[in-house]
Amino acid sequence: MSKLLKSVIDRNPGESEFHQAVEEVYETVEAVIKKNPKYQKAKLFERMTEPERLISFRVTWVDDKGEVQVNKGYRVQMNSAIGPYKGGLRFHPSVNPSILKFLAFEQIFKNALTGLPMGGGKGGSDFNPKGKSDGEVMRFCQAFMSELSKHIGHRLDVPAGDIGVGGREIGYMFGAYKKIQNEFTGVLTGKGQGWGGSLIRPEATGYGLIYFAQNMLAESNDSFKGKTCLVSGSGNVAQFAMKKLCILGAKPVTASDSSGYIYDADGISQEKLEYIMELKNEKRGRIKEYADKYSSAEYFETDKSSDHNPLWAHEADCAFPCATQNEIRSKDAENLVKGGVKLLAEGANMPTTSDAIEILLDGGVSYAPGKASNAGGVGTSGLEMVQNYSGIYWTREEVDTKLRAIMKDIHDSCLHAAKEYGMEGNYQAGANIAGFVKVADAMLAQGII
Ligand code: NDP
Ligand code: 2IT
Repeated sequence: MSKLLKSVIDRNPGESEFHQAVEEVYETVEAVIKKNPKYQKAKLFERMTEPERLISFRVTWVDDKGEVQVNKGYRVQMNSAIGPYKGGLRFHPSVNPSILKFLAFEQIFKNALTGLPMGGGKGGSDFNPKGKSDGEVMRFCQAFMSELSKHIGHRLDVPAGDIGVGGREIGYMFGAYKKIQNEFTGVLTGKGQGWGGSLIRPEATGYGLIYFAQNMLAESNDSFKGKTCLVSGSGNVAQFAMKKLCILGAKPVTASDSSGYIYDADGISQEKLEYIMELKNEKRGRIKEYADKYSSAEYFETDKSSDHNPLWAHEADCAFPCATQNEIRSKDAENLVKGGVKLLAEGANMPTTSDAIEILLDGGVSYAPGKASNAGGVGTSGLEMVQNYSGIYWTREEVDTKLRAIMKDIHDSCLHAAKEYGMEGNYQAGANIAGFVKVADAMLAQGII
Protein backbone atom coordinates (compact mmCIF):
# COMPACT_ATOMS: atom_id res chain seq x y z
CA MET A 1 0.00 0.00 0.00
CA SER A 2 1.30 3.50 -0.82
CA LYS A 3 2.58 5.75 1.98
CA LEU A 4 -0.05 8.31 1.17
CA LEU A 5 -2.93 5.86 1.49
CA LYS A 6 -1.50 4.43 4.68
CA SER A 7 -1.32 7.88 6.23
CA VAL A 8 -5.01 8.53 5.45
CA ILE A 9 -5.93 5.19 7.03
CA ASP A 10 -3.76 5.84 10.10
CA ARG A 11 -5.29 9.30 10.59
CA ASN A 12 -8.83 7.88 10.47
CA PRO A 13 -8.65 4.65 12.47
CA GLY A 14 -11.50 2.15 12.24
CA GLU A 15 -13.38 4.10 9.55
CA SER A 16 -13.68 1.21 7.09
CA GLU A 17 -16.23 2.77 4.72
CA PHE A 18 -14.16 5.95 4.47
CA HIS A 19 -10.98 3.93 3.83
CA GLN A 20 -12.77 1.95 1.12
CA ALA A 21 -13.95 5.08 -0.72
CA VAL A 22 -10.54 6.76 -0.48
CA GLU A 23 -8.69 3.65 -1.70
CA GLU A 24 -11.06 3.23 -4.61
CA VAL A 25 -10.43 6.79 -5.81
CA TYR A 26 -6.69 6.69 -5.11
CA GLU A 27 -6.13 3.53 -7.14
CA THR A 28 -7.44 5.25 -10.26
CA VAL A 29 -6.02 8.76 -9.76
CA GLU A 30 -2.53 7.69 -8.63
CA ALA A 31 -1.30 7.78 -12.23
CA VAL A 32 -2.65 11.33 -12.66
CA ILE A 33 -0.95 12.52 -9.46
CA LYS A 34 2.35 10.90 -10.47
CA LYS A 35 2.17 12.51 -13.91
CA ASN A 36 1.52 15.96 -12.41
CA PRO A 37 4.16 16.82 -9.76
CA LYS A 38 2.25 20.07 -9.02
CA TYR A 39 -0.62 17.97 -7.58
CA GLN A 40 1.82 15.98 -5.47
CA LYS A 41 3.71 19.06 -4.23
CA ALA A 42 0.51 20.82 -3.13
CA LYS A 43 -0.59 17.62 -1.28
CA LEU A 44 -3.96 17.79 -3.01
CA PHE A 45 -5.06 14.24 -2.34
CA GLU A 46 -4.07 14.56 1.32
CA ARG A 47 -6.13 17.77 1.55
CA MET A 48 -9.15 16.25 -0.23
CA THR A 49 -9.30 13.41 2.28
CA GLU A 50 -9.41 15.74 5.29
CA PRO A 51 -12.80 17.44 5.81
CA GLU A 52 -12.61 21.24 5.82
CA ARG A 53 -14.92 21.05 8.82
CA LEU A 54 -16.76 18.25 10.65
CA ILE A 55 -19.61 19.38 12.86
CA SER A 56 -20.94 16.96 15.44
CA PHE A 57 -23.81 17.83 17.77
CA ARG A 58 -26.42 16.52 20.17
CA VAL A 59 -30.06 16.31 19.09
CA THR A 60 -32.55 16.14 21.96
CA TRP A 61 -36.27 15.70 21.40
CA VAL A 62 -39.36 14.30 23.12
CA ASP A 63 -41.21 11.22 21.75
CA ASP A 64 -44.98 10.61 21.77
CA LYS A 65 -44.78 8.98 25.20
CA GLY A 66 -43.19 12.10 26.66
CA GLU A 67 -39.80 10.41 26.95
CA VAL A 68 -36.64 12.40 26.21
CA GLN A 69 -34.60 11.01 23.29
CA VAL A 70 -30.99 11.79 22.46
CA ASN A 71 -29.46 11.34 18.99
CA LYS A 72 -26.22 12.22 17.28
CA GLY A 73 -26.23 14.86 14.51
CA TYR A 74 -23.47 15.61 11.99
CA ARG A 75 -22.52 17.69 8.99
CA VAL A 76 -19.31 16.95 7.12
CA GLN A 77 -18.18 20.00 5.09
CA MET A 78 -15.67 18.16 2.97
CA ASN A 79 -14.56 20.45 0.16
CA SER A 80 -15.62 23.90 -1.09
CA ALA A 81 -13.10 24.37 -3.92
CA ILE A 82 -15.69 24.61 -6.68
CA GLY A 83 -18.81 25.83 -4.87
CA PRO A 84 -20.83 25.81 -1.64
CA TYR A 85 -20.89 22.48 0.21
CA LYS A 86 -23.68 20.35 -1.26
CA GLY A 87 -24.95 16.90 -0.39
CA GLY A 88 -27.70 14.98 1.34
CA LEU A 89 -28.69 14.20 4.91
CA ARG A 90 -29.10 10.56 5.93
CA PHE A 91 -31.26 9.47 8.86
CA HIS A 92 -30.45 5.83 9.63
CA PRO A 93 -29.32 4.00 12.80
CA SER A 94 -26.04 3.04 11.08
CA VAL A 95 -24.98 6.68 10.51
CA ASN A 96 -21.51 7.44 11.92
CA PRO A 97 -18.50 9.61 10.94
CA SER A 98 -17.03 6.87 8.72
CA ILE A 99 -20.19 6.53 6.63
CA LEU A 100 -20.71 10.30 6.35
CA LYS A 101 -17.06 10.92 5.43
CA PHE A 102 -17.20 8.27 2.70
CA LEU A 103 -20.38 9.86 1.35
CA ALA A 104 -18.99 13.41 1.57
CA PHE A 105 -15.76 12.29 -0.15
CA GLU A 106 -17.69 10.66 -3.01
CA GLN A 107 -19.84 13.77 -3.24
CA ILE A 108 -16.81 16.00 -4.04
CA PHE A 109 -16.17 14.16 -7.30
CA LYS A 110 -19.81 13.53 -8.14
CA ASN A 111 -20.66 17.22 -7.84
CA ALA A 112 -17.64 18.17 -9.93
CA LEU A 113 -18.83 15.78 -12.66
CA THR A 114 -22.23 17.52 -12.90
CA GLY A 115 -20.49 20.61 -14.30
CA LEU A 116 -22.29 22.80 -11.75
CA PRO A 117 -20.53 24.88 -9.07
CA MET A 118 -21.10 22.65 -6.02
CA GLY A 119 -18.61 21.54 -3.36
CA GLY A 120 -18.93 18.29 -1.40
CA GLY A 121 -20.73 17.70 1.89
CA LYS A 122 -22.92 15.18 3.69
CA GLY A 123 -24.66 14.96 7.02
CA GLY A 124 -27.29 13.18 9.01
CA SER A 125 -28.17 11.42 12.20
CA ASP A 126 -28.42 7.97 13.77
CA PHE A 127 -32.15 8.74 14.22
CA ASN A 128 -34.34 5.92 12.84
CA PRO A 129 -37.51 7.33 11.21
CA LYS A 130 -38.98 3.80 10.88
CA GLY A 131 -42.03 3.33 13.08
CA LYS A 132 -42.04 6.97 14.25
CA SER A 133 -45.20 9.09 14.04
CA ASP A 134 -45.31 12.24 11.89
CA GLY A 135 -45.22 14.29 15.09
CA GLU A 136 -42.07 12.53 16.30
CA VAL A 137 -40.36 12.98 12.93
CA MET A 138 -41.31 16.68 12.96
CA ARG A 139 -40.00 17.26 16.48
CA PHE A 140 -36.77 15.42 15.64
CA CYS A 141 -36.29 17.48 12.43
CA GLN A 142 -36.88 20.72 14.35
CA ALA A 143 -34.38 19.76 17.05
CA PHE A 144 -31.84 18.68 14.39
CA MET A 145 -32.24 21.98 12.52
CA SER A 146 -31.99 24.08 15.70
CA GLU A 147 -28.25 23.25 15.63
CA LEU A 148 -27.63 22.59 11.91
CA SER A 149 -29.07 26.03 10.99
CA LYS A 150 -26.00 27.68 12.53
CA HIS A 151 -23.71 26.00 10.01
CA ILE A 152 -25.57 26.07 6.67
CA GLY A 153 -26.87 28.73 4.26
CA HIS A 154 -27.91 29.02 0.62
CA ARG A 155 -24.45 30.30 -0.40
CA LEU A 156 -22.57 28.26 2.18
CA ASP A 157 -23.92 24.72 2.50
CA VAL A 158 -27.11 23.35 0.96
CA PRO A 159 -28.26 19.95 2.28
CA ALA A 160 -30.89 17.68 0.65
CA GLY A 161 -32.33 14.18 1.13
CA ASP A 162 -30.72 10.74 1.25
CA ILE A 163 -31.73 7.48 3.00
CA GLY A 164 -34.53 8.22 5.47
CA VAL A 165 -34.87 11.84 4.37
CA GLY A 166 -37.53 12.59 1.75
CA GLY A 167 -40.07 15.31 1.05
CA ARG A 168 -41.65 15.09 4.51
CA GLU A 169 -38.38 15.56 6.40
CA ILE A 170 -37.14 18.33 4.05
CA GLY A 171 -40.44 20.18 4.69
CA TYR A 172 -40.09 20.02 8.48
CA MET A 173 -36.42 21.04 8.34
CA PHE A 174 -37.11 23.91 5.92
CA GLY A 175 -39.90 25.23 8.16
CA ALA A 176 -37.60 25.10 11.19
CA TYR A 177 -34.74 26.85 9.35
CA LYS A 178 -37.05 29.63 8.14
CA LYS A 179 -38.38 30.23 11.63
CA ILE A 180 -34.94 30.29 13.26
CA GLN A 181 -33.19 32.46 10.62
CA ASN A 182 -36.21 34.58 9.68
CA GLU A 183 -35.45 34.29 5.98
CA PHE A 184 -36.81 32.40 2.96
CA THR A 185 -33.88 31.10 0.92
CA GLY A 186 -33.09 27.93 -0.98
CA VAL A 187 -31.09 26.50 1.95
CA LEU A 188 -32.30 22.96 1.24
CA THR A 189 -33.10 21.22 -2.05
CA GLY A 190 -35.82 18.67 -2.64
CA LYS A 191 -38.40 21.16 -1.40
CA GLY A 192 -42.10 20.93 -2.26
CA GLN A 193 -43.09 22.28 -5.63
CA GLY A 194 -45.14 25.19 -4.31
CA TRP A 195 -42.35 26.54 -2.09
CA GLY A 196 -39.18 26.61 -4.13
CA GLY A 197 -38.79 22.96 -5.09
CA SER A 198 -37.79 22.03 -8.62
CA LEU A 199 -39.97 19.87 -10.81
CA ILE A 200 -38.30 16.49 -11.53
CA ARG A 201 -36.10 16.63 -8.36
CA PRO A 202 -38.02 13.70 -6.79
CA GLU A 203 -37.55 11.67 -9.98
CA ALA A 204 -34.04 12.91 -10.78
CA THR A 205 -31.72 10.30 -9.25
CA GLY A 206 -33.64 7.32 -10.65
CA TYR A 207 -34.34 8.92 -14.03
CA GLY A 208 -30.74 10.19 -14.28
CA LEU A 209 -29.43 6.68 -13.53
CA ILE A 210 -31.41 5.21 -16.40
CA TYR A 211 -30.45 8.09 -18.75
CA PHE A 212 -26.81 7.34 -17.91
CA ALA A 213 -27.31 3.63 -18.62
CA GLN A 214 -29.10 4.52 -21.88
CA ASN A 215 -25.92 6.32 -22.95
CA MET A 216 -23.86 3.25 -22.00
CA LEU A 217 -26.10 1.00 -24.09
CA ALA A 218 -25.99 3.45 -27.00
CA GLU A 219 -22.20 2.93 -27.18
CA SER A 220 -22.99 -0.48 -28.68
CA ASN A 221 -26.13 0.69 -30.49
CA ASP A 222 -28.31 -1.04 -27.94
CA SER A 223 -31.42 0.11 -26.06
CA PHE A 224 -33.54 -0.86 -23.05
CA LYS A 225 -36.31 -2.38 -25.15
CA GLY A 226 -37.04 -5.88 -23.80
CA LYS A 227 -34.22 -5.86 -21.23
CA THR A 228 -34.79 -7.70 -17.94
CA CYS A 229 -33.47 -5.65 -15.02
CA LEU A 230 -32.61 -6.41 -11.39
CA VAL A 231 -33.23 -3.48 -9.05
CA SER A 232 -32.58 -3.36 -5.30
CA GLY A 233 -34.19 -0.95 -2.83
CA SER A 234 -37.74 0.35 -3.00
CA GLY A 235 -37.17 3.93 -1.90
CA ASN A 236 -36.84 7.15 -3.86
CA VAL A 237 -34.03 6.08 -6.21
CA ALA A 238 -35.34 2.56 -6.90
CA GLN A 239 -38.91 3.74 -7.53
CA PHE A 240 -38.03 6.25 -10.24
CA ALA A 241 -35.37 4.02 -11.80
CA MET A 242 -38.07 1.34 -12.20
CA LYS A 243 -40.53 3.89 -13.57
CA LYS A 244 -38.11 5.04 -16.28
CA LEU A 245 -37.22 1.42 -17.11
CA CYS A 246 -40.93 0.68 -17.67
CA ILE A 247 -41.31 3.80 -19.83
CA LEU A 248 -38.38 2.68 -21.99
CA GLY A 249 -39.79 -0.83 -22.50
CA ALA A 250 -37.54 -2.68 -20.05
CA LYS A 251 -38.79 -5.16 -17.43
CA PRO A 252 -37.73 -4.62 -13.79
CA VAL A 253 -38.26 -7.92 -11.94
CA THR A 254 -37.01 -7.25 -8.39
CA ALA A 255 -37.34 -4.70 -5.58
CA SER A 256 -36.17 -4.91 -1.96
CA ASP A 257 -35.93 -3.39 1.48
CA SER A 258 -33.72 -4.29 4.41
CA SER A 259 -36.03 -7.20 5.37
CA GLY A 260 -36.10 -8.99 2.02
CA TYR A 261 -36.81 -8.82 -1.70
CA ILE A 262 -39.54 -9.68 -4.18
CA TYR A 263 -39.07 -11.36 -7.55
CA ASP A 264 -41.88 -10.85 -10.04
CA ALA A 265 -41.23 -12.90 -13.18
CA ASP A 266 -44.00 -11.05 -15.04
CA GLY A 267 -42.25 -7.75 -14.37
CA ILE A 268 -43.05 -4.81 -12.11
CA SER A 269 -45.34 -2.81 -14.39
CA GLN A 270 -46.14 0.89 -13.95
CA GLU A 271 -49.41 -0.09 -12.32
CA LYS A 272 -47.64 -2.37 -9.81
CA LEU A 273 -45.11 0.39 -9.23
CA GLU A 274 -47.93 2.75 -8.23
CA TYR A 275 -48.76 0.21 -5.56
CA ILE A 276 -45.11 0.12 -4.35
CA MET A 277 -45.03 3.93 -4.21
CA GLU A 278 -48.19 4.09 -2.11
CA LEU A 279 -46.98 1.22 0.08
CA LYS A 280 -43.56 2.75 0.76
CA ASN A 281 -44.28 6.50 0.67
CA GLU A 282 -47.79 6.77 2.20
CA LYS A 283 -48.32 3.63 4.28
CA ARG A 284 -44.62 3.23 5.07
CA GLY A 285 -45.07 -0.54 4.75
CA ARG A 286 -42.71 -3.38 3.83
CA ILE A 287 -41.96 -4.79 0.36
CA LYS A 288 -43.15 -8.22 1.55
CA GLU A 289 -46.73 -6.94 1.13
CA TYR A 290 -46.19 -6.80 -2.66
CA ALA A 291 -46.04 -10.61 -2.79
CA ASP A 292 -49.30 -10.82 -0.79
CA LYS A 293 -50.99 -8.61 -3.39
CA TYR A 294 -49.51 -10.02 -6.64
CA SER A 295 -49.47 -13.79 -7.05
CA SER A 296 -46.86 -13.51 -9.82
CA ALA A 297 -44.32 -12.48 -7.15
CA GLU A 298 -42.31 -14.44 -4.61
CA TYR A 299 -40.85 -12.94 -1.42
CA PHE A 300 -37.42 -13.89 -0.06
CA GLU A 301 -36.42 -12.89 3.44
CA THR A 302 -32.91 -11.41 3.93
CA ASP A 303 -30.47 -13.88 5.51
CA LYS A 304 -28.13 -11.54 7.40
CA SER A 305 -25.56 -14.31 8.01
CA SER A 306 -25.19 -15.11 4.30
CA ASP A 307 -22.24 -13.90 2.19
CA HIS A 308 -24.53 -13.04 -0.71
CA ASN A 309 -28.01 -11.80 -1.63
CA PRO A 310 -29.97 -14.15 -3.95
CA LEU A 311 -31.59 -11.10 -5.56
CA TRP A 312 -28.46 -10.79 -7.73
CA ALA A 313 -28.57 -14.45 -8.80
CA HIS A 314 -31.64 -14.14 -11.06
CA GLU A 315 -30.98 -14.14 -14.80
CA ALA A 316 -31.09 -10.64 -16.26
CA ASP A 317 -29.50 -8.21 -18.71
CA CYS A 318 -28.89 -5.23 -16.42
CA ALA A 319 -28.55 -4.55 -12.69
CA PHE A 320 -29.24 -1.37 -10.70
CA PRO A 321 -28.33 -1.48 -6.98
CA CYS A 322 -30.39 1.34 -5.41
CA ALA A 323 -30.43 0.55 -1.67
CA THR A 324 -27.21 1.08 0.27
CA GLN A 325 -23.40 0.67 0.48
CA ASN A 326 -21.71 -2.72 0.03
CA GLU A 327 -24.87 -4.57 -1.00
CA ILE A 328 -23.05 -6.35 -3.86
CA ARG A 329 -20.21 -8.56 -2.63
CA SER A 330 -17.85 -10.98 -4.45
CA LYS A 331 -20.32 -13.85 -4.61
CA ASP A 332 -23.08 -11.53 -5.84
CA ALA A 333 -20.78 -10.26 -8.58
CA GLU A 334 -20.01 -13.86 -9.60
CA ASN A 335 -23.74 -14.59 -9.71
CA LEU A 336 -24.41 -11.48 -11.79
CA VAL A 337 -21.81 -12.54 -14.37
CA LYS A 338 -23.21 -16.09 -14.41
CA GLY A 339 -26.75 -14.77 -14.73
CA GLY A 340 -25.92 -12.94 -17.95
CA VAL A 341 -25.84 -9.34 -16.68
CA LYS A 342 -23.92 -7.16 -19.14
CA LEU A 343 -24.45 -3.72 -17.54
CA LEU A 344 -24.44 -2.57 -13.93
CA ALA A 345 -25.00 1.07 -13.01
CA GLU A 346 -25.06 2.18 -9.39
CA GLY A 347 -28.05 4.16 -8.10
CA ALA A 348 -26.85 3.86 -4.50
CA ASN A 349 -23.53 5.23 -3.23
CA MET A 350 -20.74 2.61 -3.17
CA PRO A 351 -23.12 -0.38 -3.33
CA THR A 352 -20.41 -2.60 -4.85
CA THR A 353 -17.36 -3.75 -2.86
CA SER A 354 -13.92 -3.35 -4.46
CA ASP A 355 -13.52 -7.13 -4.94
CA ALA A 356 -16.95 -7.30 -6.55
CA ILE A 357 -16.08 -4.47 -8.98
CA GLU A 358 -13.01 -6.39 -10.09
CA ILE A 359 -15.07 -9.54 -10.71
CA LEU A 360 -17.61 -7.55 -12.74
CA LEU A 361 -14.93 -5.90 -14.88
CA ASP A 362 -13.13 -9.23 -15.43
CA GLY A 363 -16.48 -10.77 -16.36
CA GLY A 364 -16.98 -8.20 -19.12
CA VAL A 365 -19.77 -6.27 -17.36
CA SER A 366 -19.99 -2.61 -18.28
CA TYR A 367 -19.84 -0.97 -14.82
CA ALA A 368 -20.82 2.62 -13.91
CA PRO A 369 -19.86 3.95 -10.45
CA GLY A 370 -22.47 5.83 -8.45
CA LYS A 371 -20.54 9.07 -8.46
CA ALA A 372 -21.24 9.22 -12.19
CA SER A 373 -24.49 7.31 -12.65
CA ASN A 374 -26.44 8.64 -9.64
CA ALA A 375 -25.32 12.26 -10.09
CA GLY A 376 -28.67 13.25 -11.60
CA GLY A 377 -30.10 13.79 -8.12
CA VAL A 378 -27.55 16.33 -7.01
CA GLY A 379 -27.40 17.72 -10.55
CA THR A 380 -31.09 18.55 -10.35
CA SER A 381 -30.54 19.92 -6.84
CA GLY A 382 -28.07 22.26 -8.53
CA LEU A 383 -30.81 23.23 -10.98
CA GLU A 384 -33.13 23.88 -8.01
CA MET A 385 -30.48 26.21 -6.54
CA VAL A 386 -30.24 28.14 -9.83
CA GLN A 387 -34.04 28.54 -9.94
CA ASN A 388 -34.08 29.70 -6.30
CA TYR A 389 -31.26 32.21 -6.82
CA SER A 390 -33.07 33.74 -9.76
CA GLY A 391 -36.57 33.46 -8.28
CA ILE A 392 -38.10 31.49 -11.15
CA TYR A 393 -39.54 28.05 -11.91
CA TRP A 394 -38.65 26.02 -14.97
CA THR A 395 -41.16 23.64 -16.56
CA ARG A 396 -40.97 19.86 -16.22
CA GLU A 397 -39.70 19.61 -19.82
CA GLU A 398 -36.99 22.23 -19.24
CA VAL A 399 -35.64 20.47 -16.15
CA ASP A 400 -35.85 17.02 -17.76
CA THR A 401 -33.98 18.24 -20.84
CA LYS A 402 -31.24 19.72 -18.65
CA LEU A 403 -31.05 16.50 -16.59
CA ARG A 404 -30.62 14.40 -19.76
CA ALA A 405 -27.88 16.77 -20.94
CA ILE A 406 -26.07 16.57 -17.58
CA MET A 407 -26.11 12.75 -17.66
CA LYS A 408 -24.86 12.65 -21.26
CA ASP A 409 -22.05 15.10 -20.38
CA ILE A 410 -21.00 13.03 -17.38
CA HIS A 411 -21.07 9.87 -19.48
CA ASP A 412 -18.93 11.46 -22.18
CA SER A 413 -16.45 13.03 -19.77
CA CYS A 414 -15.93 9.66 -18.04
CA LEU A 415 -15.11 8.01 -21.35
CA HIS A 416 -12.93 10.92 -22.43
CA ALA A 417 -10.86 10.95 -19.21
CA ALA A 418 -10.51 7.15 -19.25
CA LYS A 419 -9.22 7.23 -22.81
CA GLU A 420 -6.76 10.03 -22.06
CA TYR A 421 -5.15 7.87 -19.37
CA GLY A 422 -5.14 4.67 -21.42
CA MET A 423 -8.13 2.99 -19.77
CA GLU A 424 -10.58 3.14 -22.62
CA GLY A 425 -14.18 2.26 -21.75
CA ASN A 426 -13.50 2.23 -17.97
CA TYR A 427 -16.21 4.43 -16.41
CA GLN A 428 -14.82 3.95 -12.90
CA ALA A 429 -11.39 5.33 -13.74
CA GLY A 430 -12.88 8.02 -15.97
CA ALA A 431 -15.27 9.31 -13.29
CA ASN A 432 -12.56 9.48 -10.66
CA ILE A 433 -10.02 11.16 -12.94
CA ALA A 434 -12.42 13.74 -14.43
CA GLY A 435 -13.80 14.67 -10.99
CA PHE A 436 -10.38 14.75 -9.35
CA VAL A 437 -8.71 16.94 -11.99
CA LYS A 438 -11.47 19.54 -11.85
CA VAL A 439 -11.31 19.90 -8.06
CA ALA A 440 -7.51 19.64 -7.96
CA ASP A 441 -7.09 22.48 -10.45
CA ALA A 442 -9.49 24.69 -8.48
CA MET A 443 -7.60 23.97 -5.24
CA LEU A 444 -4.26 24.71 -6.89
CA ALA A 445 -5.53 28.06 -8.17
CA GLN A 446 -6.82 29.02 -4.72
CA GLY A 447 -3.50 28.53 -2.91
CA ILE A 448 -2.58 26.68 0.25
CA ILE A 449 -5.72 26.92 2.38
P1 NDP B 1 -34.77 5.80 0.71
O1 NDP B 1 -34.70 6.01 2.17
O2 NDP B 1 -35.85 6.43 -0.08
O3 NDP B 1 -34.75 4.26 0.37
C1 NDP B 1 -33.72 3.44 0.81
C2 NDP B 1 -34.00 2.01 0.38
O4 NDP B 1 -32.85 1.21 0.63
C3 NDP B 1 -35.13 1.37 1.16
O5 NDP B 1 -35.75 0.43 0.36
C4 NDP B 1 -34.37 0.74 2.32
O6 NDP B 1 -35.06 -0.31 2.96
C5 NDP B 1 -33.15 0.23 1.64
N1 NDP B 1 -32.04 0.18 2.61
C6 NDP B 1 -31.56 1.20 3.36
N2 NDP B 1 -30.58 0.78 4.18
C7 NDP B 1 -30.47 -0.54 3.95
C8 NDP B 1 -29.64 -1.54 4.47
N3 NDP B 1 -28.72 -1.27 5.42
N4 NDP B 1 -29.78 -2.80 3.97
C9 NDP B 1 -30.70 -3.07 3.01
N5 NDP B 1 -31.53 -2.17 2.48
C10 NDP B 1 -31.41 -0.92 2.94
O7 NDP B 1 -33.33 6.28 0.16
P2 NDP B 1 -32.91 6.67 -1.32
O8 NDP B 1 -33.67 5.88 -2.32
O9 NDP B 1 -32.91 8.14 -1.41
O10 NDP B 1 -31.37 6.22 -1.30
C11 NDP B 1 -30.95 4.95 -1.76
C12 NDP B 1 -29.47 5.01 -2.13
O11 NDP B 1 -29.28 5.99 -3.16
C13 NDP B 1 -28.52 5.44 -1.00
O12 NDP B 1 -27.28 4.78 -1.17
C14 NDP B 1 -28.33 6.92 -1.24
O13 NDP B 1 -27.12 7.41 -0.68
C15 NDP B 1 -28.28 6.94 -2.77
N6 NDP B 1 -28.57 8.21 -3.42
C16 NDP B 1 -29.71 8.91 -3.16
C17 NDP B 1 -29.98 10.10 -3.83
C18 NDP B 1 -31.24 10.85 -3.64
O14 NDP B 1 -31.44 11.86 -4.34
N7 NDP B 1 -32.15 10.44 -2.78
C19 NDP B 1 -29.00 10.66 -4.77
C20 NDP B 1 -27.88 9.80 -5.03
C21 NDP B 1 -27.67 8.64 -4.36
P3 NDP B 1 -35.68 -0.11 4.42
O15 NDP B 1 -36.95 0.63 4.20
O16 NDP B 1 -35.85 -1.47 4.97
O17 NDP B 1 -34.67 0.68 5.20
O1 2IT C 1 -25.93 11.14 -2.69
C1 2IT C 1 -26.45 12.14 -3.23
O2 2IT C 1 -25.97 12.64 -4.26
C2 2IT C 1 -27.67 12.68 -2.64
N1 2IT C 1 -28.17 12.13 -1.67
C3 2IT C 1 -28.30 13.91 -3.22
C4 2IT C 1 -27.62 15.15 -2.73
C5 2IT C 1 -28.26 16.47 -3.11
O3 2IT C 1 -27.74 17.48 -2.61
O4 2IT C 1 -29.23 16.51 -3.86
